[in-house]
Amino acid sequence: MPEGQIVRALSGFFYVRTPHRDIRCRARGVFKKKKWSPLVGDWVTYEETDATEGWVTHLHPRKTELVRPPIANVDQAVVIGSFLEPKVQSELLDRFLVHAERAGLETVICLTKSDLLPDSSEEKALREIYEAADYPVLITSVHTGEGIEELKRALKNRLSVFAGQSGVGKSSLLNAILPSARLQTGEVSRKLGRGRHTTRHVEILDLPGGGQVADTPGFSQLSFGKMEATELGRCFPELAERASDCKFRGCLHKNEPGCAVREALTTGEISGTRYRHYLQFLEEINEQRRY
Ligand SMILES: Nc1nc2c(ncn2[C@@H]2O[C@H](COP(=O)(O)OP(=O)(O)OP(=O)(O)O)[C@@H](O)[C@H]2O)c(=O)[nH]1
Ligand SMILES: [Mg+2]
Ligand SMILES: [Zn+2]
Repeated sequence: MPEGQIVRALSGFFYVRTPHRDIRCRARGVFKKKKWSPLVGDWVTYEETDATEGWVTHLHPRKTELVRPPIANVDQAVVIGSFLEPKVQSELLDRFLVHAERAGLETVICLTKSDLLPDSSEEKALREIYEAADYPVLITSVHTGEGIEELKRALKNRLSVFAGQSGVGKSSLLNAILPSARLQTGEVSRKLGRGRHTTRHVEILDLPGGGQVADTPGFSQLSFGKMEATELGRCFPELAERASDCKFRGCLHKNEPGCAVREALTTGEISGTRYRHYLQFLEEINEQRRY
């Protein structure tokens, strides 16, 4: 039976990409019974009922999996924030970075709308924070074209997912990279200072010259579900890197003696903002465990 990748999911249908066309499939009842739900990005076996429709009969094992945005098998997350309109929330970026690390993804940070910045101080500050954590940082503008070629290169030959708040310009960036995509974009509300949730579903697009990107709906909240406190430090690369030098194994880098992370904090090698978010997320995870 033929195989293909789900590139879009809409109203109970899964669109499976084949070399010639996308086949609109439903999932067999057995999936519901087993509480499996196919995700965009899943490789599946399907059965054609006619030239354009069919059934998904089998889900192949996933290489990676993200819950938010819901997508399987991505190699790389492009975590997107805009300098202005809406102003980037580094806490939300850090939340997403934790999830991307936990899912084992490569990560690139993309800061958009550089054309709206009056000077480069904000750019410099954010760059410093994230480069100290070893994340590549791309600065883009669809108006001036800044960073677009660099982004194209970063997307080559892998499946990437765009993730970020509504209105940061995910769909606009994709349109700049792939004009034939003609994705709908939406004005950011001046009054509320946020996006209007223009993109409503996850969709994988094929890039010319190799590679795929998924556009996704914006989100503004992200919790840590069933994460353990000890896992969190492993999801901050700059903390994880130093944890082996902490005096105690399982050090949570709070106020344990001989903590290498706190040492690196005093010398400025670790960003205070990132560390503050780490402590805040740790608290949140401990709160959740109490219920
Ligand atoms: N000045 C400026 N505006 C931009 C840029 N990129 C996007 N925008 C504007 O930002 C608004 C939101 O863009 P979208 O591409 O719809 O944002 P999105 O992230 O896809 O939003 P959702 O689909 O709601 O999650 C639109 O009005 C765009 O024109 C940019 O580089 N500079
Ligand atoms: Mg969009
Ligand atoms: Zn420590």
